[in-house]
Amino acid sequence: MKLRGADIVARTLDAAGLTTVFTLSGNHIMPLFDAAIGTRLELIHVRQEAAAVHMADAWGRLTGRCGIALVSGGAGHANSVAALSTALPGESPLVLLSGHAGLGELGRGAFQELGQADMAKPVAKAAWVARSAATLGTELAEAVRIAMSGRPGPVHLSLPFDLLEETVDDAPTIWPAPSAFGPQECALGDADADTILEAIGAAQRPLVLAGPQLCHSGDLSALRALERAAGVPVIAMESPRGINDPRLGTFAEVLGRSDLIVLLGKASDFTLRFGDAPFVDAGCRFVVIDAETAMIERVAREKGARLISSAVADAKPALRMLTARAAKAKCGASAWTEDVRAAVAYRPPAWETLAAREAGKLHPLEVCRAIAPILARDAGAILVCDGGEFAQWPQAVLAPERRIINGPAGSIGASIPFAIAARAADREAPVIAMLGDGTFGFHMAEFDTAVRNELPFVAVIGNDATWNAEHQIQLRAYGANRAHGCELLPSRYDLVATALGGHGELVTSAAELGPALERALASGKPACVNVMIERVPAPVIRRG
Ligand SMILES: Cc1ncc(C[n+]2csc(CCOP(=O)(O)OP(=O)(O)O)c2C)c(N)n1
Ligand SMILES: [Mg+2]
Repeated sequence: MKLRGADIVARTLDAAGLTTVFTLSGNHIMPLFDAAIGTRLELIHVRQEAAAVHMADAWGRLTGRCGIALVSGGAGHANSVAALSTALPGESPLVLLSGHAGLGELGRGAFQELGQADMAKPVAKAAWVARSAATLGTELAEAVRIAMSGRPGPVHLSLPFDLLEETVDDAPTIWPAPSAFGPQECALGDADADTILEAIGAAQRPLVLAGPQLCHSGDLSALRALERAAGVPVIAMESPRGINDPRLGTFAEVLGRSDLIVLLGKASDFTLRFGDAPFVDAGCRFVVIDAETAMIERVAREKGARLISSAVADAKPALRMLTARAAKAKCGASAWTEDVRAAVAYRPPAWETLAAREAGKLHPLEVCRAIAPILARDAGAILVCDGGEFAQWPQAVLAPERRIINGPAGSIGASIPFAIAARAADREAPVIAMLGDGTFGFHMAEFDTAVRNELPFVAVIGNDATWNAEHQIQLRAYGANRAHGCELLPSRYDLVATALGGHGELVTSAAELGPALERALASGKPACVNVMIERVPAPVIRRG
């Protein structure tokens, strides 16, 4: 039997169970749309290619499986590449499949001919152009394996049009074995685990810092298990605000007292202020467990003999191994653990009653207070936070088990696609996205995608008619009389949702918010609750 290259790709995805494909059509990939017929592939097609990648990103984070995005060549690919820069530091496993000019036309001025793999390389773990029709299945499996292995992340594979159309004989060699999709796990050895636990036991004030992949859905319980077993505080770090992440309370105050930092798949980078004094004590020692030797070498270069132990291992199996070995030999640093817990849990008492001073507007905390009971009544609820100042407030005071934020990239704009993909990944879960008004503009057309695919969620906009995060920088750095270029309008984004077939609510008082949220949820439609808020800076929490 003869098969098109496109059939090989579609059937390989189907066989691997990677059946949800976030996509936007285009000449180069129409053979794949055709080949999807008769398979289990579900095409969720979007309104701008970056949204497809953001959706695959959220899918990967939530399900722990590889997200799949499929876009056209040339401009479609170029649009999608920007979103890889969120997924890469977010440590999110996804494969971006892009159509590509036919190999036979390259160098001859082919339609949308572009160095696509080179374009994706800086923001992907790997990127290449498929080599032949007969290897499309095995190359796809290889892409998935790379995305899922080590530090997870995005991989790009360009699919030349002529390879998708070429027919080849069906033969066992064209189909990848299930094991070819990986992931290939690199475990932490018993002896390494014991050495690291001994170092933790010998320290007075040890900390384990976990990177973004360990913050993905469902993994927080595994972090808590290590904390209990080893008696060491385990801190999850995935925010670009780093040690000032409001989710971490006054963590920055205790970090400087630590005498041993164990980086568990956590990059030493700007989020940790590079581990420099005074943020980290000048005598503090380090242990690094990382899938990448480059990350260990970075700490060795910067900290010299203060790096006392290291191991090449993937974060998840290392976390499991440390927990299992610690259960045997309890390390016991409980007073310190309690200090750290108290610091992380601290919120200014005044927050409990903080309210807006201006009429017709809410304080961000008033918005959070109305969201809290909605998250609390469903353990499966998913919170998405995105944008500048407003979204830091829910990150500070709302603690659902399942949460997606933009991640260390600090890129804004992904939350509407994130929310839609979250609902696609779990068709029962209430999904709430809390985002700024500026951020809403990036992908508001995706309300159409959500309506078409019947994927309800509630977007709660903190509308301060400003790119406030940047406005706040201007106030601090240049003064109020030099603040410009960051103004927006108090626009009726709720009507955008309504116009596209969703549900819209405008809220200008705290009393209106609860009922508006309930109506939004009950509508069963993608909904936008447009809340007029006071323009306040994000919290930076200190006990003084
Ligand atoms: C893709 C991208 N573009 C620009 C920025 C810079 N930036 C960070 S926060 C922010 C303002 C966000 O405004 P809004 O969504 O209204 O949230 P607010 O800060 O007003 O609460 C901007 C422009 C960024 N981080 N990422
Ligand atoms: Mg704003």
